[in-house]
Parts: sequence; structure tokens; C-alpha cells
Amino acid sequence: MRKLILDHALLPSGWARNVAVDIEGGIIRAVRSDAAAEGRERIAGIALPGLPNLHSHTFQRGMAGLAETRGPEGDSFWTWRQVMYRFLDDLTPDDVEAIAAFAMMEMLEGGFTSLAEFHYLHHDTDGRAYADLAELSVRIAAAAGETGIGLTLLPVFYAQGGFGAAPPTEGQRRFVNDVERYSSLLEGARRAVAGLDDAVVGVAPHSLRAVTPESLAEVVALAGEGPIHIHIAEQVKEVEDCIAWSGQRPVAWLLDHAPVDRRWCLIHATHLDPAETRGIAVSGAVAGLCPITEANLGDGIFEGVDFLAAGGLFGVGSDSNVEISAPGELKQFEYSQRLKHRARNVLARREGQSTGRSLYDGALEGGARALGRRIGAIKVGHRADLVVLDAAHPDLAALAGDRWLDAYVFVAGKAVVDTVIVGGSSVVSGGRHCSRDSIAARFARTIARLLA
Ligand code: NGQ
Ligand code: ZN
Repeated sequence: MRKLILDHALLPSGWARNVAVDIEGGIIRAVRSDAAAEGRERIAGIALPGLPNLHSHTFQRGMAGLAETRGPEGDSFWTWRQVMYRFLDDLTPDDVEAIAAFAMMEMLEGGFTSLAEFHYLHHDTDGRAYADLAELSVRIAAAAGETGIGLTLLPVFYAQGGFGAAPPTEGQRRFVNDVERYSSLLEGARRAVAGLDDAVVGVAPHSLRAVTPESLAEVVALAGEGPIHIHIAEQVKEVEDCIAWSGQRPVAWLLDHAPVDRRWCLIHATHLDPAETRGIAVSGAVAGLCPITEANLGDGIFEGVDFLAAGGLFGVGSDSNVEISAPGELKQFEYSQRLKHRARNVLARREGQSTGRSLYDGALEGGARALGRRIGAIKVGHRADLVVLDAAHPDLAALAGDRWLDAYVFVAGKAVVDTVIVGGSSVVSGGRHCSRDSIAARFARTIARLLA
């Protein structure tokens, strides 16, 4: 049993002081505010529920900044994807693990306490399955274990190169499975995470581009009650290709042909018409926004205002991991809406409500649902996942309550993250992960070798 006393904490009922938290087996067993400190370990600062990161491809952290040089013509998402395919061409299992550990460490230092890893790199460099089909899932699980981050592992089903059963390209050889081999992979992934505390495995058809209607239905049937994530409607070309293939826009097609409900997380969902926006909101699916990556890739701007007005739930993900920051994703989401609507405080819920608080609460609720775990609140029965901000930092010292969140999201960012606790264990203190030196050195060696 770990018995903490938190100076300040954001509880479901609001801000509280001197909060006693009892933790056993990684789970919060009791919470009481205005408690006595005696016999308890004091955690100084401002304790928030850790934010879930609902979408990541950790390996892409290894190419962060390497696709920012202008090419011969028309740089786009699609030319970026070519660069990304070349980068993963000869990643070894050791490389995948080293890069994943570094990215996960940065997530913890950046205010995320759990992630959904949308894991599609499955096979050896020549496209053949590893002796253990789930070798790279084992590596992702190992990196999660080393860093301590909470894991929802989403092995990705990838069958084809594009709409209408286009064959996979050479660059996609490491991703591809049929449904039968995918279901073995899923079993392997479940074994891979068995040694981690409280990990969840879900399913992830990569995108409507990468599956057939039949295989999509078969993969969804493998999910049980677990999460189902899919990339959708990120790029205008993808919307046009989907209409050419089916006569429908991607989200409209999905809502008509799949049992979309609270288990689902629709990643990006950038290009929506009003009926699609409402359709996602009423389905209970979470919109999986990745605002920094969507800006980096030139995807477009999500229909944030209409979606929230329709009661839709969102969460945020770091996706390409070009920059890893929980407050940074929330800021970028709000800023994209300000630019779109030429207005301010667009995503705050009502007059007098803090935008930072609205964004944080929203992403906690949607993120927890998308990861399929009992997380996202300092509450009995939930995982003890806490991000504690430095209350003495000059950007926070004179503030209180929701203004702390406004300063975290809009002013100071992840620099004010001081202590991070996951499943009751401290993994970050003084802003640094407890294994930073070794994980960073291994990452640096890996990247130096890959670029040599
Ligand atoms: C991915 N990333 O799977 O990593 C994708 C690019 C694709 C984003 N969509 C590849 N941001 O969608 O085909
Ligand atoms: Zn993605």
C-alpha cells in the first residue's frame, strides 16, 4: 500500500487540497480531501489525472525532423509517407524497441501516462513473418514495461494498398496479413502484454483504404468488448477515392456498414460533412484527434465546434511523434479552431469556463474510453496515474484552480511537468524519467546507425 498526500489535486468533483490517496496493486483504493499529512508521503505540486495518448506509431519518433526538407514538387502527406516507408525499410526489432522506449519516455515526461499504440509494423525487412509472428508486439510491450507507461496495444490489420483491393506496394510489405494470420498475431499480442500490469489489446483495421468490407467485418468481430481504432478521412484524396470506390464519403460509409459504437475510436476524422459530424457524436465513438501531426502533415482542420455541440467525445494522440506533448496537443486543437473560426476560447464549454480545463476534461474522458481502461480520473477503482505540475514554477506560482490548466496548456507546456506516477509507481521526478540516461543513449546510438 502506498499512501500519498497531494498538495492540490483535480478530482471529479473539482479542485481539492491535501488529498489523501491510498494505492494498492496500482489502483486507487481511497481518496479523501482536507486530510492530515501524518504517515503519508507528500507529493508537492498540482496533481492531475494523467492524460491518455490515444494514437501513436512509436517508430516514427525515429524520423522526427527528417521529413522537413522540400522535395522536387508538391510535398504532401503522400510524399511524407514515402519518406516514412523508406525509414522503416530496415528497422530491426532492437531498433523498434529502442525507439519505442524513447518515445514512451518522452510521453511520460510530456504529461501522458498511457498510450494506445497503433502498431502496424509486423514483419521482417523482407516482408516475411518473424519466427515469432508477434516479435515486434513483444518489443512494444518490452518498451512499455521498461518505461512504465500504461499500454493499450492495437495490432493493426492491413490487407491491401488502396480502395478496390489494390495490391500492397513494396513499401507496405512489413504490414500485411490475411485475417487468419492476423488472428494469430492478435493472440501473440495478448501473450506479449500478459506480463504488464493492466494492459489491454484491441483491434485496428488500418483504414478503409487498407481493408476490404469483408475483412473489416471479420476483424471487428475479433474485438469482443475491446477497443477498435481506425484511421479515417484524414486527407481530401482519401475522401475522393472513397467516393469513387463506394459512392460514399469514408465516415458515412463506415457508419452505414460497421457497428460503430463506444468501442470505436475514429482517428483524425478530419473531413466531415454535417451528417457525419453528428453521426460520430451520437454513435458514442471517440474522435481521435492528433492536432500536432495533422498540422505537420497538412491534413486539414477537424469540425471541432459542431462535433462538441453535438455532444461528441474527443481525445488526443501524438501519432507521428514529431513533437511529444500532452498540453501541446490540446493547445494545437484549440488554435486550429481559432484559426478556422477567427475567434477565441472556441472550445470552452460555456461562458466563464476555462478553455484549458474544458480541453483537459474532454481529452481525459475521450482518451479513457478509447483506451478501454479504468483511467482518466483520481477516483476509487481507477489506475493511480498522476501528472504533477511544479506549483512553484513562475508560470504557475501566482495562479490557482483552472488557471493552472490554462497556463499548462497555453503558456508553459510540458516544461512544468514535475512528477509522474503510473499505476502507483513514480517514473518521472524533477521532470526526468528515472531511466532517461540509458534510454536516451540507446536511442541516440540507434539513430546514428540508421542515418550512417
Ligand atoms: C500511418 N499516418 O499509418 O502511419 C499513417 C500514414 C497511411 C497518418 N495517417 C500511412 N498520420 O495512412 O497510409
Ligand atoms: Zn496514425
